[in-house]
This record gives sequence, structure tokens and C-alpha cells, in this order.
Amino acid sequence: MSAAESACPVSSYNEWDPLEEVIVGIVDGATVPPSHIALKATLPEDQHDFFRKHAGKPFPAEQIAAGKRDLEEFVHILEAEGVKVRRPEPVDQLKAFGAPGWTSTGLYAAMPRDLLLVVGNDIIECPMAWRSRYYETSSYRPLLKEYFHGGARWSAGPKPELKDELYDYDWTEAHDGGPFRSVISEFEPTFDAADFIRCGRDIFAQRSNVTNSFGIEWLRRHIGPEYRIHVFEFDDPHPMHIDATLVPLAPGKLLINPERVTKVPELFKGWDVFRAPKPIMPPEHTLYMTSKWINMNVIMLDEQRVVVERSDEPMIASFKKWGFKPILCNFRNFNSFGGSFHCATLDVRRRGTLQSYF
Ligand code: DAV
Repeated sequence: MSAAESACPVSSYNEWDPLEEVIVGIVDGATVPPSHIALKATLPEDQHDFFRKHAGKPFPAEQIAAGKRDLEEFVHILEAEGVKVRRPEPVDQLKAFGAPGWTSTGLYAAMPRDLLLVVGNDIIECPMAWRSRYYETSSYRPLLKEYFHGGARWSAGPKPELKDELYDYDWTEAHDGGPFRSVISEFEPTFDAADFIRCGRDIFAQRSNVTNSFGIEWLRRHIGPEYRIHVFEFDDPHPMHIDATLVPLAPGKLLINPERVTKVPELFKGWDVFRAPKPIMPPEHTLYMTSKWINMNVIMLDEQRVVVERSDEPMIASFKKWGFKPILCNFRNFNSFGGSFHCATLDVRRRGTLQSYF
């Protein structure tokens, strides 16, 4: 690695090199997006009513306050572990925006993992398929400009039009266990960063209700022949984001969702495969946008230290058994907004170099 590379403010190749700088999202101003078919395909069944009734309105204030408390605890923990923490700027999510043919209001700046992808020294703004997330990078622009001035590459996918042609308005779930039917078409490239997970030269991806093949192909050519993108299909009728399904924790160590990964890809032959324990999230706890499997949505601070939800005893015990060092943090209130530690963060800089682990 050259001196210029090591000095770059953006530098991260995998999920486990020692974490130096991270962006942690915010829940301030979190707003329920307008109703749209693209949401329907991913929201939990029991949340459809809530989203219909509260479209375009802020999420309940007490939930936002509780989510904020969890985030503050998380930030303190990261700082105590020696990690530099950065935060996005709050923006008014109720301000309408649009493009020819549509208007929307926003969502939040809670999940940097969803919309920014760091591959080496490149920080990529993803062309997201949800209209409500079209301008979500606004909150991160001051940071992106700073990183660019500091020497990072700053890229963006082709700005999507998000016309009606992108969406399948007749979408219904394939109940018969048939092949995955996405709510989005191949009209133009779209992808969320969280449908990709990095493992040095190898990057794992899935097609989902926000990521199409066109988007994956765009990224493949953008990052170039130094990287290999592997596209997997899992047993998940509502795929959106890979980080509660298949999570490489360290070289040779893979965490899987045992319900969705019924066949571990051949590539991981010889790796330790850890099956995430069943989530213990109480049924009365509101989860607006995810399944309970966010118990496996953890962040590695290095090859051993892993941040785990404080009340998640089965996960804590499993990580200890597997030889990791769990660091506990309250995060259930934040979980309500659709993710856990991995979703809430973007590892901007980890101390390490580009390597092959296969
Ligand atoms: O339920 O698998 C988890 C990740 C959301 N950003 C799920 C989604």
C-alpha cells in the first residue's frame, strides 16, 4: 500500500479489518414514506395498515426519542473502543421533491449502509429504487465533500428516473416457493448498497426488491476486474439487503441465517459456518420495516470484537462460543426503524489492504 493510499480518509475492503472511522445514522425527523408498490413488497404484513394511515407523517415522537437514546449509547461505545464516529446532517424529510412524473417526501438518514457503498478508496452513492430515498444522500453530502477533498474517490450510480416502468404494479408475492419475483424491473440500474457485502476481492450480492441485475452489472463494471461480484439467491420471499442473511465476520468465518441459507454456497468450503440462533425479539415489539433476523445484523470492530444487542442472550452466548468478544449495546428501539448495528453504520475506514480470502 502506498503512503497516499493509507492516508486516504476512505479505505475499507471487508467487514472485519480494525475499524477506524464510521458513520452512524440518525433518526431525527424520520418520516413514513408515501404509499408505493415498492414498499408493499418488503414491509412486514402487519405494518401495511400503519404505513397506509401514516404516509407522509413523522414516525411517533416517543419512538424517535427512544431510537436516539440507543444511538447515543452506540456512539459512546464506539468512541470508547477508539473509533472515530461521524454523523449525517438532519434534513427536513417532509419537504416534497420529485422528477418528471412523480413526487415524494423522504424517509430518514438512519441507515447509511443502505445507500453508500465503500469499496477501497471509493465511496459510491447508490441509485436507490425507492422514490422516497431519491435524495437520501443529502444528509451525507458534507461528509462526502470532506472525504473527496481529503483524497477519496466519490462516485454515484447513474441517476435513476424512477418512472412507473421500473415498478411492477401487479406485483404479488410468489407463495408457491417459485422463483423470486421482484417488484422492480430491469428498466434502469438500481441497487441499494446493503445488497452487497464485502470480503476483499470477493463481494457477495443478491437480487432483491430494490437491486436488479442491471444495477449489479453497473457496479461490477464500475469497480472493475480487481473485484469479483458473486450473486446468490436465498430462500427469502422478501429480499431487501443481504446483511441479515449472509454475513462474513472474519477470514474463514461466515454467519448465516439458517432459514434463508439452506445451502451454503460452494465457495465457502472450508470456512466455519455459524448458524444464527433464532431471534428472541418479543412479538409486541414494533418492527416497521424488517424481519426479526436483524439479530444477526452486527458490526465487527475487528476480527474479534462484535457489537451485539444487549438483551439478545442467545446471540451473545453464540458469539462467545464461536470465539468472538461481544460488546453489548441497547438497540431494540432503534431496531424498530428497520435495522441494527450493520444497517446503522458505514465503515468509512478500516486499517487493512485489499486481499483475497478464497
Ligand atoms: O429482514 O432481512 C434486514 C436488513 C434491513 N436493512 C431483513 C432485512
